Amino acid sequence: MPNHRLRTTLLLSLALATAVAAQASAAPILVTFDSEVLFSNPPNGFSTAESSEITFSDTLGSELFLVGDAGNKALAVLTDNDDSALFMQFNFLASELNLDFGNDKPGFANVGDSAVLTAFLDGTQVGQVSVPLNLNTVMDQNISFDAALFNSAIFKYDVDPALGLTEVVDNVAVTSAAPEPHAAVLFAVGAWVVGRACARRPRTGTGAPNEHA
Ligand SMILES: [Ca+2]
Ligand SMILES: [Ca+2]
Ligand SMILES: [Ca+2]
Ligand SMILES: [Ca+2]
Repeated sequence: MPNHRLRTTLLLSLALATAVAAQASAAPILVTFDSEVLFSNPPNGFSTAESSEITFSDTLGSELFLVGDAGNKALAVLTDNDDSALFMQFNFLASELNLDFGNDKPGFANVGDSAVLTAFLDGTQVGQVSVPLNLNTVMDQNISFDAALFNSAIFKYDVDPALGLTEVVDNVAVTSAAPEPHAAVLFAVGAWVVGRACARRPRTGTGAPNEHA
């Protein structure tokens, strides 16, 4: 194999590796609420120490509340007979949202009631998913959305407001649609290297049989 072909193959491999690295580096931002003050009532628009890019609000009133225990806190939307829900705003374009939910008490919802996650892009709804509540009072369910790009979302228990089931969520994981800056730089470097390698390749007409292999 001529040297220039070997070099081009190696450089293409390098570019592919950097592209794969760029994809892999888009790790989600995870909000666990575990550094917050237990049994506090944060204001609407609050963010945790884990990310200032994700904010949380009550859709009606201001009744967010940190519940759980010292080792594992979660976020609740209290006073649920006002039929409010959890609003999440992302200061970036998101491609995937995943969260755990619980507090699904029997008697506070009916069999067949669901948790609903609705995604919005600049205020316009772009999709919705729902998961039936298993009504066991255990935080053992999960809901996720990745069908469109979005920058806000509402999580709500679709139950009779008179029953007053309070939404409780934890481990809110949000993936940004844009690659991390350092990954973008790596990708640009890879593309530049391949571009140079291709530019150095001899033009056709040299008669080198390997060019037509
Ligand atoms: Ca937690
Ligand atoms: Ca409320
Ligand atoms: Ca609610
Ligand atoms: Ca459950």
